[in-house]
Amino acid sequence: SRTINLLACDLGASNGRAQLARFDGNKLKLDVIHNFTNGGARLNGNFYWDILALFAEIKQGIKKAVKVTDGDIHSMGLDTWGVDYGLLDENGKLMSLPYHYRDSRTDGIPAEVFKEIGKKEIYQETGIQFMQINTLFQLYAELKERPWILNNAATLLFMPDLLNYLLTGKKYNEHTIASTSQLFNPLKNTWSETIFKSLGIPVDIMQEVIYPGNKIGGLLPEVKEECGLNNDLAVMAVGSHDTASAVAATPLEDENGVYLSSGTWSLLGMELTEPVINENSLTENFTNELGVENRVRFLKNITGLWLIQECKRIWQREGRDLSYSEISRAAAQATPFKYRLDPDDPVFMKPENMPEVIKEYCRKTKQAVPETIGEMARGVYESLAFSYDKVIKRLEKLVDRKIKNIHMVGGGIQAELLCQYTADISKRRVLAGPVEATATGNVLAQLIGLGEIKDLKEGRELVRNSIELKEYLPV
Ligand code: ADP
Ligand code: LRH
Repeated sequence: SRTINLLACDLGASNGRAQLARFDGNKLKLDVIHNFTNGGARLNGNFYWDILALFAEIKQGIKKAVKVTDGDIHSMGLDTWGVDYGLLDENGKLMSLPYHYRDSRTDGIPAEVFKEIGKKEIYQETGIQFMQINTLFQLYAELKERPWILNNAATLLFMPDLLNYLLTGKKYNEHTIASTSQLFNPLKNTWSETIFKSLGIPVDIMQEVIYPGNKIGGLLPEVKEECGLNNDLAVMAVGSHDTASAVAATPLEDENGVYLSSGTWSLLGMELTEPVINENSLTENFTNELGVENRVRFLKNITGLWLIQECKRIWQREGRDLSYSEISRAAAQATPFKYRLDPDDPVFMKPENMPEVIKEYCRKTKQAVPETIGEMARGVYESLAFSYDKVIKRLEKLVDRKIKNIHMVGGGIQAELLCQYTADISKRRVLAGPVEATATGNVLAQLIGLGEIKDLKEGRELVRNSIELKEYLPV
């Protein structure tokens, strides 16, 4: 039977990849054809995304895909991390560099916002967990700091929307990425007028919402030319929030399974059909983000391998240049349970020097201080596993279900130690895979849109059929 080629561009906060997917009607195979590091850019005391570099890398990915397929690509889709955005003026020009969600401008902003509109009301309107990184708080900070930008903006595009716009000239807000902003009402399925009004943010900067599986547009002539493409290439809306795509490709078996998407963040939760917005979910700060096929991603953000990424960056600067697999090997050989940290303690959000901050945290909490790379990394992996266990127990109460299986996906599952600790500490079965869940989910939305597969259920069967899951049992 015929094989079709699709391209998935998946941009995470730490790295990005362009993947070529081949679908033969039976199996799906993905190959990384281009990868690059991400991480943000410091400039003038602020922290931004290097949008020019990211756009160049995406074009590089398309170029390579054109080369290996001889231009025979059915469609492409793009996803990125959540909450960040760019603003366009009335001429469609980018007004400033998109900020990195870890920029300090949102420090102290949530408290100011709560004076304008209550926490409870925001939660009832959006069902989104409170984190200072949310678009809501970023926009409020923007309004206070640089009102002339927002007051002259015509269009807000979230990161994947913005990159799709640069590729196609078409302006949309994709549904899954819109939902995580804390500006969208999942019950009414539209922007929360209440929130925009209360904060004085103009709601008309928001665009028409587009759903995964629909065509955004064709590549602009200049982009095609740069990528060496002669024919047209359709850019499709996918679950353009990376977590939405990751969940879409998680081969969940039944109602007793949770997903744990492991990358810069750990996203742990369940797929539901209706939002859970009540006193308890607010107290536990669980989020109701929207997913592919209108599912609800009822989950919690846990600070994830950001902790390891930042240690690695500092160790490298100090001349100890270890790879991720070397770090996890060193951890495996280190003394267990030397120290434990709360990954979500604010001190870990954007420290200058992560290893120093971890040591300081241990001193403050009267614990042994990790001395070696292995000890420090091991403590991080163990702490993450303890956090997962805690969140699973809360989730069980919130949805009144017994959770048996943990489906781990994403780059982090290459740290086998983390998967094993998660099984051991939670005393539950871990099924790991796919590593490339996000790119896979991106491709699934394209396949559904193209009519090549029927729905998400069929998509997950395809995933099960195409890759081997790795099982970790608690010891
Ligand atoms: P994001 O999309 O958030 O940028 P990824 O899902 O690509 O992140 O996951 C990246 C993380 O996966 C790294 O920070 C690292 O901790 C972990 N990782 C990647 N490769 C390996 C490896 N070979 N061994 C252990 N961990 C790894
Ligand atoms: C994971 C992720 C997560 C968001 C965060 C900003 O990559 O998209 O779902 O909360 O980045």
